[in-house]
Amino acid sequence: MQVLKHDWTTDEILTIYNKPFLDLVYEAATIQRENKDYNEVQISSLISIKTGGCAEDCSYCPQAARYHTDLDVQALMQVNQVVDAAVKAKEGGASRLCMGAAWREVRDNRDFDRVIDMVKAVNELDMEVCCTLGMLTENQAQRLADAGLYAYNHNLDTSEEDYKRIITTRTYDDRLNTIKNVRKAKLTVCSGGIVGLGETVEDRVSMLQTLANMEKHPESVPINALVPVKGTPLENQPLIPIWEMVRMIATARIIMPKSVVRLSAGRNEMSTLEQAFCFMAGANSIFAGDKLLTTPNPAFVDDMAMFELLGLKSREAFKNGRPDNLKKKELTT
Ligand code: SAM
Ligand code: DTB
Ligand code: SF4
Repeated sequence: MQVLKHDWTTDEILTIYNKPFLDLVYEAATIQRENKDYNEVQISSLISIKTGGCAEDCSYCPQAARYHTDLDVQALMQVNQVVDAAVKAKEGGASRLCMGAAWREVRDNRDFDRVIDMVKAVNELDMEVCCTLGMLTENQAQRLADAGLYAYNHNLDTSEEDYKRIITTRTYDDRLNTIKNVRKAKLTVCSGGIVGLGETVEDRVSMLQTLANMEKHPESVPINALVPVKGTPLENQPLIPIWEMVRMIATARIIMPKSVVRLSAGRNEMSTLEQAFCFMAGANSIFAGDKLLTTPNPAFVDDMAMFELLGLKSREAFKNGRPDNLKKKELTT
């Protein structure tokens, strides 16, 4: 029986992270195999509903207005465009749809009203609807929940100690506060980070510790490998060695055994065998579709070929039941 622990010490996590590689993968795989349906991988699809022109200075991000990246800035999409994209994603096997906006925070204006309409419309397709829109107040989180949102993504990205090196226009506490607001609205939490920013192993461990010691583990933990983008301050950052990516996924799987761990950005640079190692180490979700938000992702047909080759199955929506805001629907379907 997997006991969820919320008082992980730095040393405990560091010891796991630094285990001999094969011991670490074996332990994570064992835990993954205790979960039923261990062969299932959730397919999530991303839509960038508002692209670029962001006021923040996240040094990894191509969408920050202050960096000169080769990016087409796009205003907020129309609801019908989002629905069309969602239908296509569903037909391709996606059970979750994540809508991302390059906003510092949500404002109570007509744009937010439109996002609420997008959430309602995609929810009608019976997909898990996720948004990542920047900082949220409690009231805004509640509006999203009332519209039928399933999850809110808000990444910690790195450790509290390392945060100021990566982002100066907001604080770690701002981040944690939004996650608290998301929890208050009884939404599920999607929160993880990025490896390859030039952080230390201690920073990675510290970020995982913050996630694992939350009152409730985030239901979903995305592990992104930095995609270095020309024009951003981190453009020359070397690619993260696959060994570190696997260690990060395995450690997340061991300390948060029931969470969905998502092999997120960076797959385009990985071979099928490298990705297979990530699945072995406990990753059970991916973003599929030719594009992440703004950077390339493996072609959909290649991902399907990978599923076939590895015998993976795509996971259906709401496998862990529906949260309170979506319960009514469960009774009627
Ligand atoms: N603006 C909102 C925010 O920052 O919360 C939502 C969108 S933002 C692009 C979502 C996440 O994408 C970031 O928190 C970061 O983890 C990830 N991300 C952005 N650029 C990335 C890159 N170049 N490589 C890997 N992950 C990246
Ligand atoms: C997450 O952790 N990774 C996704 C999603 N959540 C929003 C975003 C990755 C973005 C990679 C860079 C880009 O394509 O712009
Ligand atoms: Fe803006 Fe989000 Fe990119 Fe930061 S990560 S610059 S907040 S879009």
